[in-house]
Amino acid sequence: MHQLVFATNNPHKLRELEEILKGEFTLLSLNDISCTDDIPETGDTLEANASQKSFYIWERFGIDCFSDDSGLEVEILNNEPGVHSARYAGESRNADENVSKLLFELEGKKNRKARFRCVISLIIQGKEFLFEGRVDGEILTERKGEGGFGYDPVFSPVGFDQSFAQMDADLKNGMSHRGRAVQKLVAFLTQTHNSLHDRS
Ligand code: ITT
Repeated sequence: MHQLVFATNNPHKLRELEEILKGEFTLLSLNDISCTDDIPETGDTLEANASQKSFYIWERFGIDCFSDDSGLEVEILNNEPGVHSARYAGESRNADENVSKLLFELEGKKNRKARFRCVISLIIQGKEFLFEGRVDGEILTERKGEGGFGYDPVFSPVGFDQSFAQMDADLKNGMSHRGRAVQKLVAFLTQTHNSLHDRS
């Protein structure tokens, strides 16, 4: 089975991806390749950050890999927090504080439209391929549910009453920004599977 490193320090994202890709590819974590670096993310777009993270691994380890950069874009906040989603309330990257800040910024606002967007950068033998996924929804006025991570308790996708944090993993992954970007990644990898296999 083809081995791919998922360049993320976020254990929730790793678990989601293991769930989505199970049986298809052997997913290696940064831990598995003994990479303990805090990989820099200094770009000002999701695309730039995703590329930065995957090339960081490719250049140092020479292993096929991918990374995702994802974020929540809120219409009335000019698509913020966007690329700043992880650190919205500060460097501590605390999800609960991020959600509190978002609820505060949207207090009394009627337009609560938002979307999650995810960009995956895949590097195969030094060549990069990008995949994007998005999901539209709205920001709830209070937290609902215990599952998921990040902004999941306050994000409800279009057509659903539940928040992402109230859904089971399969339901969320089937429609989420990351799930959709990963579906494109898997379709691409499956299509090119034979040539990948020849090279590994
Ligand atoms: P890595 O860079 O190490 O992969 P990270 O947590 O920093 O992990 P991002 O830079 O992609 O990940 O930041 C995305 C942030 O956006 C993340 O920390 C969450 O706050 C939020 N986010 C992304 N996907 C989400 C999801 O499916 N549900 C809830 N929040 C999400």
